[in-house]
Amino acid sequence: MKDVITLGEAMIVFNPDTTGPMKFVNGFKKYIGGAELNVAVGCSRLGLNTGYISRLGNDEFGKTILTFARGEGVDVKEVDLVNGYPTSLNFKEIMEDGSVKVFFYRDKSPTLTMKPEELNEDYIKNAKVLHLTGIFPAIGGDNLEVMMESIRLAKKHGVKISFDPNIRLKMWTKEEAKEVLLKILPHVDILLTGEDEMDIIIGESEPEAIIEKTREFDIPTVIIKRGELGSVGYDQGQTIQADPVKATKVVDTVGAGDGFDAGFLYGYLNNWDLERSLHFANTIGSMVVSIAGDNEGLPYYEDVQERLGEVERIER
Ligand code: KDG
Repeated sequence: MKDVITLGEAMIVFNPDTTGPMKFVNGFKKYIGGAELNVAVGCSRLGLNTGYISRLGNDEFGKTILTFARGEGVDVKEVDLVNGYPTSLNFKEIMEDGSVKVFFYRDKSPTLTMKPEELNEDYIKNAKVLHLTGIFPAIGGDNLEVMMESIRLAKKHGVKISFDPNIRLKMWTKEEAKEVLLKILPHVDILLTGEDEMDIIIGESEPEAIIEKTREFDIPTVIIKRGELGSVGYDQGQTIQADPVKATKVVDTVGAGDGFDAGFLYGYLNNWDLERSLHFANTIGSMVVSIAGDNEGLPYYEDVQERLGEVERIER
């Protein structure tokens, strides 16, 4: 039985060698990204049993990602390499203050070859949580139908749906995102979202108002990620506010939300109370931003314990 499986698109990420406008950057380093894969890797490093459902190009970059995921302990049985669709690319621009802009090359995403009827029901049924994001339907093609079918299969077997809207306005408009994401919310068991995203979807951006409004969708667990302001969580009638955890330094903010999601899911699956889960997730988010790359900063469980002062740091 898997703890967490994810469905999504992974890509090669090119991080600039220097900060500043991308048009003046001459060198890049090759990394791997993809929000859903990042969450799977984050969960795996914490010790959860994970799996990934996707398609990659049958090319060198696709094979790089497949090998990486496998090496991180993520099960890739449901990842196929397809011909004619190159693995997607993402070039990043990073400014001096750590803020990021991305430039996607994913119009012919290999995930566009996926069909709802090709999903493996047995694979989905043997998971505790299916983690999804709003990036996958934004890619286009039949992706929304594939995602809705994955939700149907998961629900049929009592698998919990974890959902992060991850709205990428480089991929669709606010109106398009709202229309699609409103269809997904009623099926969600764990919502992991940003305030700005809820503003787009339900027109509310204050934690209390978001929590109240999401009652209409009957979402049992609502978690609001507030970056430098910490996080707020709602579960079983209880609302908890968790203080932020300060990053030692900010190098690359991309992937922090995925790290938060992985941390929260770890607490959720271990039946921790909301306060502990939120603090753990905030800690992981703060660790991810201090290391370059979308998933390089995702910690192992012992790393988080060290950061929390639960175990002693031994240098040599
Ligand atoms: O959350 C991190 C992701 O943004 C990054 O890895 C790339 O999946 C990605 C995306 O589509 O933005």
